[in-house]
Amino acid sequence: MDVRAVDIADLIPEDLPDGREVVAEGRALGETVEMGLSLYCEEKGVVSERGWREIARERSIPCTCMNIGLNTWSETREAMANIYEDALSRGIRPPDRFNLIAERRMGLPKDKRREAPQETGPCLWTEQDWWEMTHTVPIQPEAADNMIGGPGSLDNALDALRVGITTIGVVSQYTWRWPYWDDETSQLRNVLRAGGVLASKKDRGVVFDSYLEDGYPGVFHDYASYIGWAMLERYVVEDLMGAAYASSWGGLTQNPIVKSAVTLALEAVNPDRVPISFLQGDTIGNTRDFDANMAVLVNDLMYVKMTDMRYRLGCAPLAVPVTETERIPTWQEVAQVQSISRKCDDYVPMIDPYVDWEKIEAMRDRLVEGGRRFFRNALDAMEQMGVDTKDPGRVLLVMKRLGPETCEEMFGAGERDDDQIRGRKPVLGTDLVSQTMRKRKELLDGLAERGEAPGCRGRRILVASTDVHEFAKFLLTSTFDAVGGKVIDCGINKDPEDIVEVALETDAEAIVITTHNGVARSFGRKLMDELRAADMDVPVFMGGVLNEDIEGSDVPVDVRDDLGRLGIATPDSIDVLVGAVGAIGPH
Ligand code: B12
Repeated sequence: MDVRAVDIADLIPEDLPDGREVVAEGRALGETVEMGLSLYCEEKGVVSERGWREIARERSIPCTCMNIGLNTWSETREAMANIYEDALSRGIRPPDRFNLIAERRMGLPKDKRREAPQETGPCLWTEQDWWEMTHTVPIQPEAADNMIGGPGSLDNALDALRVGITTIGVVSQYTWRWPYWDDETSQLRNVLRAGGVLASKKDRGVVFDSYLEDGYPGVFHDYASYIGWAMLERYVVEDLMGAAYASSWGGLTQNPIVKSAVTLALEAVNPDRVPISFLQGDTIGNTRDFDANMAVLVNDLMYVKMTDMRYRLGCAPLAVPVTETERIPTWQEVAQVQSISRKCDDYVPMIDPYVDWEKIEAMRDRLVEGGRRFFRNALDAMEQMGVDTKDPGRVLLVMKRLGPETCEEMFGAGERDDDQIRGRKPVLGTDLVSQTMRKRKELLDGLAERGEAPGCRGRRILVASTDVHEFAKFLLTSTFDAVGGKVIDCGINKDPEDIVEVALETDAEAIVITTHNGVARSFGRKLMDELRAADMDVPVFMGGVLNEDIEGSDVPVDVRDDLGRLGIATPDSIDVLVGAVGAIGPH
């Protein structure tokens, strides 16, 4: 795409304030905040998590991380205490840190949280809840998912600092849309203010963390674009806002060698050596065979740990429970993989000397070169478009509104190649995209062989995702395309009302929903209510992760039967879905 074809007026709304001023407001507010001290920092004799990581990397002390987020905060708090005790009883060091996998409602301003739809994960409702985050056991929390990025960013940044949380994220989530929230300007204003608050505490070791895959890198085709994107985030956070920036990453990469190279490339573009907060374990090599997932876990951990120790990164590898394909893990499942993680530390010095690090470094160098090109291309293009690239708000908004496809097409480092989806040959193709493309080929080959689904030809099929997960949506749209359906791609992060509106406008003959966030039943119910209210009788299909939190269970439960009772079909696979859509009677 040509830069001149992009109209800057479409990207920047007239009412967008000067980002520098908004950051300054946040900074002034931050100066007034008194920071707390967590049990963990107290135990380690430091004032921030960053402080301890810098010591740990000098002394080669391995740190570990876990994700945790059960149905409610009280269940999560109990789980934390159990995990801590479990480690002591096994005679191992408890985890160093946890990311709170909070529910999406935490991304909204405080006064909007109660009325928004409940998904899976806990919310922190009171000051006491926040205080308990840092004072239940000496495990340092990161205020992670849904804390900064949404319209509730400022509230969360302040609450987190007050209780002694010093690593707060998630930068990349500023690209997300929250349910029923469409005021992008106020969302961005909140992110900038929160950034200013964190900037005011940079000298106290406070870090503004990103988890790259939560944002556009999660759907990039080229790892070099990951590096370029991290450079852009760092430019905005460090150079324009004045806060410290860390890029965590890793969940969507299966190949351990590639993971080491990308990690080293991220370190190479980290001039202040802010320790990478956590390296997420592989989540895409996992299958429904939980025993087999042990192999995924150990291979991933070994390379991440070797990279961390050899290059003194001071990061915290995050062991992913083997049940993760299915649902949010229980505390026992988290404790189990923490124990495996600590055991892996013993093997690092045995294996490390025999790994061909030169090859990994060569891969790193190619990625760094490509990442720098992406970064330069992006800033040059913005300047050509007339964007004030010294304004953090404008840079963030333009990147967001361009979207991942356009960003990669326009700024990507790879050579032009029309046969590639993004029009470029990746410097190093990303694992999840390759995996999805393989699945797509299998699906299409299977359908072609069976010559199935003539009934789909010409049908108007609406496909939408209720949340940020979009790989399944890609599979669904490309499959229906391939069998001759008229696909209406309704997009991601959709509310039921959005879907019904588009279904009405397009006179859709089938509605296909992919959903993952543990909201299947309430979303389905609302969707059916809205369809009835619009007097629309159209078959609805749902798939993905069909579960929901219910009272009395600390993890989400399967709700397929409930969906069936609501009149929503839940085919087992896309194959079966295609047959079912093909069999719909005449419109
Ligand atoms: C990739 C991923 C992400 C990426 C998404 C990147 C992107 N832009 O798409 C990122 C990192 C951003 C992410 C974020 C989150 N994620 Co996530 N994510 C995953 C992961 C690892 C893989 C999902 C995926 O894309 N797979 C590849 C695709 C092709 O396969 P699939 O989605 O499984 O779909 C297959 C089938 O399910 C089926 N299918 C899917 N849809 C449909 C629809 C129909 C009609 C049919 C018939 C079939 C069908 O066909 C597909 C092909 O076989 C899963 C865990 C896992 N290993 O599966 C967690 C997982 C889905 N995520 C989860 C969660 C909770 C989240 C968050 C809410 C966390 C948080 N609190 O912030 C956020 C989402 C926030 C938001 N704003 O929406 C949970 C859901 C838990 C639950 N419901 O019990 C999971 C299971 C991980 C876990 N165990 O905790 N995630």
